[in-house]
Amino acid sequence: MTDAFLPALAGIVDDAGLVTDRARMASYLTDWRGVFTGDALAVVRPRTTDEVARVVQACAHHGVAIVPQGGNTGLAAGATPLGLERAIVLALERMRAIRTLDREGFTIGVDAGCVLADVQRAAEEAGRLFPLALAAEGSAQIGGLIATNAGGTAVLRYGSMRALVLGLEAVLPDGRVVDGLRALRKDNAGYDWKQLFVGSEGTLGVITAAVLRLFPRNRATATALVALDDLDAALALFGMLQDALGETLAACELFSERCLELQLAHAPQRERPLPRHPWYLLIEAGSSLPGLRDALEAALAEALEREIAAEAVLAESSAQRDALWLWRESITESERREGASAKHDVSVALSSIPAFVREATSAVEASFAGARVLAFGHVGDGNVHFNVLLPPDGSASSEEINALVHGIVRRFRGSITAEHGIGRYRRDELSSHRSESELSLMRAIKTAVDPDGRMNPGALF
Ligand code: FAD
Ligand code: 2HG
Ligand code: ZN
Repeated sequence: MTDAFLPALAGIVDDAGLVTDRARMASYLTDWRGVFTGDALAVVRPRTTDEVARVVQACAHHGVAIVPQGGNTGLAAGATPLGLERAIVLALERMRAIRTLDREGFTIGVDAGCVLADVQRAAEEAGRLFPLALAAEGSAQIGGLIATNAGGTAVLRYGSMRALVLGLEAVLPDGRVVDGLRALRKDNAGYDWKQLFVGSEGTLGVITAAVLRLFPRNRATATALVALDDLDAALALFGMLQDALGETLAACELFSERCLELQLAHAPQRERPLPRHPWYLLIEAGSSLPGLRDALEAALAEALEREIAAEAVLAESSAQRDALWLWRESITESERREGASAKHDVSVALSSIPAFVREATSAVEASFAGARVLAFGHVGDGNVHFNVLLPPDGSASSEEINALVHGIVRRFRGSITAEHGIGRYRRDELSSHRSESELSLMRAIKTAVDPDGRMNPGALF
């Protein structure tokens, strides 16, 4: 069967669309962290929705599994073909056209392989804003961002990817194309099937295009970094800022001193932005109306006066703004350089963040000598990346640390993945964090859409 399969693919895509050379396939077979490596019969790189549909039909005919892949920046190993005997990686990277841009209607229609930064740029050039933002935006693609319901640093104001998708086009596991590329704000005609694909992690079909929401551009932004003596202060400051800045508050991002130290260790030429404190909050507000900077400055002055904030620096230029953001955006890369870690993408009720971080930190430090906690995340969303660098002597595994931390998450009635997804990294834990009735509903949906289980087997279930 395999013998006939590759020639069938060669009849659908051009030469550049079919990669079977092992060296060229390597980067598609390993996840971003370099932790998981799988194997596949080929990497297939179609250029159009029609080619995707024909590739999917060929896979159905030859009984081959499909692992969709976007920018391969996912942190749950959902795009890595692990332990699959007959599978292809279906890479959307050559489908990167901006199909439509409706300035007055505030929408943009894009191919699934469009890189997020390119979509942001196209919107900006039209005087509009596509607000989704994350450190992987130079590589992550719209299809992958939809398939993981990506969050990032602007969820507080604009919501996660789910809130930004108006229309979708997808190829089902039997090769049929479902065209829902509508640009409607309101549409109650039956099930909202596109939302099923948001966060489906490649298990229901291949997303080939989307219509996304745009927003007015912020003509002014005000950015500050604030040092804090404890996590309760982070919560208090977040509340104060919401009162003072209302809907202009666009980001409220937390990181610990250890996250800052780690970046200094890997980039010693960088200068510490503020004197040493246990925690830092990066704050950004954006608006088209005047007076924003004054409002942020006044709120911070009050926080300093009431001793909620210990120190603060306001960006005076866009270069300074970028420099402040870099302290938040390069944590993940520094963590990767430092070595192996157990990642936890936790969400808890906002008011439980301090208690959760304290309890989980004490438990990890008491149980695993040499393990180092790197806690950071999206405070306004209740989302903490409670990552733990493994002890250098190899005395604890990622699985052991996951089990301890996720046990605490369960007690806080939180989630084991706020934004990165289940993928293959957290698959074995899903069943202990969802009820039997929820799991059977999810399985029923999967079976109805993909009865032969060909879409991304091993991810999610
Ligand atoms: P991939 O990694 O290629 O795939 C991810 C999943 O989507 C896989 O299950 C894959 O099968 C599926 N998939 C991909 N394309 C398609 C398609 N066209 N159709 C169907 N299924 C598809 N995530 C956040 O939410 N917030 C953050 O702040 C954030 N920051 C990050 C920072 C860094 C430095 C890195 C490396 C990652 C970060 N991530 C973050 C995780 C990652 O960027 C997101 O999960 C992103 O959405 C993945 O997009 P991708 O195109 O790289 O998808
Ligand atoms: C972020 O918020 C990303 O920077 C990555 O979601 C988190 O590295 C991580 O675990
Ligand atoms: Zn995040």
